Amino acid sequence: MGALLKIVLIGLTLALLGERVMQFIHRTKILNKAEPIDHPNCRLLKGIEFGSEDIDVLPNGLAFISSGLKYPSLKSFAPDKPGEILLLDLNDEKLHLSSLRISGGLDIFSLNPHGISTYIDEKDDTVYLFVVNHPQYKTTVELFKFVEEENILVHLKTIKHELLHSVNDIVAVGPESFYATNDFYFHGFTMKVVEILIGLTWTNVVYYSPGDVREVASGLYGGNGIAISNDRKYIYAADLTGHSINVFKRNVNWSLSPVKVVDLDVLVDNLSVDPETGDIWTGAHTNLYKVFFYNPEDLPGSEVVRVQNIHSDNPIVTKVYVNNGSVIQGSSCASVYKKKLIVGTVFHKALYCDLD
Ligand SMILES: *[C@@H]1O[C@H](CO)[C@@H](O)[C@H](O)[C@H]1NC(C)=O
Ligand SMILES: *[C@@H]1O[C@H](CO)[C@@H](O)[C@H](O)[C@H]1NC(C)=O
Ligand SMILES: CC(=O)N[C@H]1CO[C@H](CO)[C@@H](O)[C@@H]1O
Repeated sequence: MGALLKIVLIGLTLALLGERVMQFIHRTKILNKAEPIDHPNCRLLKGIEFGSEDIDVLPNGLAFISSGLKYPSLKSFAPDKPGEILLLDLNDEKLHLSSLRISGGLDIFSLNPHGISTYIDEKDDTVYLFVVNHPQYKTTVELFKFVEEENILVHLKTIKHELLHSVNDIVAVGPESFYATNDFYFHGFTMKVVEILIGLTWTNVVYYSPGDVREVASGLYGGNGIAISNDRKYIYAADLTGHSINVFKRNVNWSLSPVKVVDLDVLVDNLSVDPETGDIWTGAHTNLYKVFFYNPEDLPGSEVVRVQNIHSDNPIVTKVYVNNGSVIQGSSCASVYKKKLIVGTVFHKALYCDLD
């Protein structure tokens, strides 16, 4: 009896482990390869070599780009260079890039920027830039005011909160308030791997304003990019290892009600909404293993996916561009401005395409 029980228990444990390993392979797509899809009018942006993790485009075509993210186990081509915020004018044919000067006392050597988001105050047209920062791999959110005439970011304050413990991306909804996704529950690298391995759905979306901070959505495998619809009624949150976009309705009290989950079958990173059409664009990964364990002989690929009519019964999901890493590696975002597409990456270059 004892022996039989042991055999049954060992069998069950092996079955469970096997199932978890299959889940892990499925979630991280570690065996996945990319079938290339080319786009005729694309070129690399000159001056971006160390990442362009997130891009946020203002209505006037000025794009902020966060560059130089460093994270344990992530590749960096400039490990000793502090991160920076770049500015690109999408109306300028020459696509000239500049690095924004930062004033106001933030230690620029500690800048390790991840997701960014802008908010324009309708009262006085002030442009606020929110930057998820990882000084010493911790999480803060830095709030800046953009002074266009001087090409400068004035640091206003550093936001920290226990609910904002491992923030990936934010979307600003007021001059001091935002929604943020936490991408992991655990902090140490080993526990993060365990978290993916056992398929925990412990990551979430948090609403922050100075007097009110709370979790407004939970149950994501790996919360990642977050964006707001053009009518500001819906919040879209990417689930990286869930391969999906979660659609939420935004309530008046800022809580979120789940509407639906749209499966994209790719590792969805950041999201952006086309200001003209409302289409959702995302930079996605082909294979998570290749992003985290960089091998120059076997490069991480890049995928750009467009979702049309997400609120209809049949959203249209299209892969617009897929590259095996020979041109661009580890794409993390895709933004559209007047039929121009910019694709950003976690630690590599940035691509610019004419969609016409
Ligand atoms: C916010 O509003 C929603 C929808 O009206 C409601 O279900 C929820 O209980 C409210 N939450 C809070 C914290 O007031
Ligand atoms: C990647 O794609 C390029 C261009 O399509 C091709 O020349 C190259 O052989 C591919 N590399 C791998 C490793 O598949
Ligand atoms: C290019 C891109 O997708 N950028 C978005 C990433 O997420 C932040 C927060 O939602 C947006 O503000 C960016 O536009």
